[in-house]
Order: sequence, then C-alpha cells, then structure tokens
Amino acid sequence: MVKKVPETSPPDGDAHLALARESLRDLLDDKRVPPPVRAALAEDYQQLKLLLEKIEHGHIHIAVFGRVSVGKSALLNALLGETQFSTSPLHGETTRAAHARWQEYDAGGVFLIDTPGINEVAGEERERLAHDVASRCDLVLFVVDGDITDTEIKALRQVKGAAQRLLLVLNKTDRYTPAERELLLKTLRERAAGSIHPQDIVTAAAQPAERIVILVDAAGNETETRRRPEPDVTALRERIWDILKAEGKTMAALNAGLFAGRFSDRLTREIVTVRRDLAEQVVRNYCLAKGVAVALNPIPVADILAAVATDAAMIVHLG
Ligand SMILES: Nc1nc2c(ncn2[C@@H]2O[C@H](COP(=O)(O)OP(=O)(O)O)[C@@H](O)[C@H]2O)c(=O)[nH]1
Ligand SMILES: [Mg+2]
Repeated sequence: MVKKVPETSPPDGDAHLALARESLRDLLDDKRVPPPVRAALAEDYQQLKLLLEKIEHGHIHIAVFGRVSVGKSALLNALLGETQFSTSPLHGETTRAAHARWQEYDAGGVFLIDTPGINEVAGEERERLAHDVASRCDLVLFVVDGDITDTEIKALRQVKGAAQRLLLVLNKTDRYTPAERELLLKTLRERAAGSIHPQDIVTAAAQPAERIVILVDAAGNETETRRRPEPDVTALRERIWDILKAEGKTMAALNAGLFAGRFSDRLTREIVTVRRDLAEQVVRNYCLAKGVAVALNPIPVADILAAVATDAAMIVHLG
C-alpha cells in the first residue's frame, strides 16, 4: 500500500493535505497495533488525533518563540490588533502556552500561540517546549530584540530542527537608530545565512516605548505629554500572509507528515518490544508516513546554525 506523492508543479497544497490526512488516518486506525502498545503510546495517539482534526479543519498554527521580554506577547497582540495576551516588563508574565484566533486572516482558521520565554524554563524543559511548539505549529516566529545570544542560537537550532518553517523577527526596532537597525539586520542575516532566507528575517516594533512629545500651541506655550507610538508589524504581517498563501496547506501537510514520521518511529520501537513478527509488517507501512514528509520537504532539515554558533564573537552590543 504505497501512496505516491503526486508530482505537481506548482506544489498542490490540497493534494499534499489529502495525502497527509490519509497517512494520519492509517496510523490511527491500524487494527494490527496490539492494545498494550496503544496504551503505552496513549499520549501520542491523542496528539495524532488532534493533528488529524487540525488538518481536517484546515487550521494553521503560528507560535512565537524566544527569550523572555523580547516582546512575544506584544507581537501577537499587535498582529491581532487587540490585547489578548498579557505583556509585562517583568519576567514570567506568560507561564504557559495560550492561543487566540487570528480573525483578520480568515482562510481556514489561523491560530496564534504564545509561549513562555525560553530562559524561563530549565534546559530539559526548554528542549521539550521547543519540541512541542515546533511539532504542533506550522510556522514559528522566533523573536529577538537585538543580536542573537548563545541561548537563542541553541533554542533556534532546536526549533528549526523540528519545524519546517520559521521567521526570525527583530522586535523593538524603535530602540535603535536606523543605522543600528541596519547593522543588526545585517548581522542576523549573516548569522543565519544558508538556513534562513533573508526575506524571512523581518523587523517589528510591537509595543514601542512611550515618547515625550512637546506640543506648542498658537500662543507658543509648550506642554509635555507622553505618547506611545502605534505598533508597526506591517512587514511581519505581510510576510506571514505571503507564506500562508503560497505554502500554507503544504506547510500543514508537511508538519503532519513529520509528526507521523516521528510517531511511527516510536510506534515501531514499542511494537518491537511486544511482537517482533508484527513489527516487520508494520514498519513497511510506516515508511510511507515518513515518505510523505521527505517528499514534501523542500529543503533538508539542516543543522542550520552550526556554523553560526562557532562565531559567537560577532555579538554586537548596542546601547
Ligand atoms: N521599546 C519597545 N518595547 C517593547 C516592544 N515590544 C514589547 N516591548 C516591551 O517589552 C516588554 C516585554 O514584552 P512582552 O510582550 O511581555 O514580552 P514576552 O515576555 O516576550 O512576551 C514589555 O514591557 C513591552 O512593553 C517594542 O517593540 N519596543
Ligand atoms: Mg509573554
């Protein structure tokens, strides 16, 4: 029962989704999986079910990821145009993942997912968070507010390893002069060269700091007021929309395919411990689920920042 990935050009998102749906359903419904194996993998089966529902409804999940206080929650609020996620100058405002529907983009249903800061959770937990977020989401917005730190590089590598689509967002650009902004962008592009397309590195000012504005009336009297400039997430919004339009369905299918591939590895391991003879048949079928991911994956999941990490001396310090 080998399903072939249709060779279409340009990529046919609907066909990809149908294929992913079919392999997820096959995995879920396989009657040959012994009950003890199902019980041992109950949590994975539950995730698989949710993933199947997600692609059946055509939902897209977009998550923010990054250090605490880089403005992840603020960025989602700016995209939503309303305050759905709490932001705070204090650490630890977002303690668990939460989501909101992005009404403005109504094709199918796009959900924005907020997460705690990567440095708010310990190493192992962080790895799990990175992995969970990346495997449940179709697009990850990796947010930084200056040059990328070592912790960020590590986390970026973890997320990038599990997610197929990622945008690098330089937030808080209001804090920098145009020259500093350009330098930062240039550095980020250099560091991500070969792994993140320059187009996928965008700037934003999600919640610009208040400014003191001096108003002068007709009589020449000056009054000082504080004003918070409007958020600027135009470039980010446009990039997200372009990606969703061009690759949304394929992204969701690929993500499901990658999950199915990882799931089938775990399933095979479990089955081997229970019934070796059965395992051999099942393995043959599950290669198919992985085939979906491989066939749809436009770029190999590379260990992108390996070269970059060795170059930590390049950190630019800006005031
Ligand atoms: N200057 C400036 N501050 C920002 C910007 N975006 C967020 N902040 C501030 O950064 C702090 C942390 O924001 P928050 O969204 O809670 O960060 P999170 O921990 O990454 O979710 C808050 O005080 C925000 O007002 C921005 O674009 N410019
Ligand atoms: Mg937050």
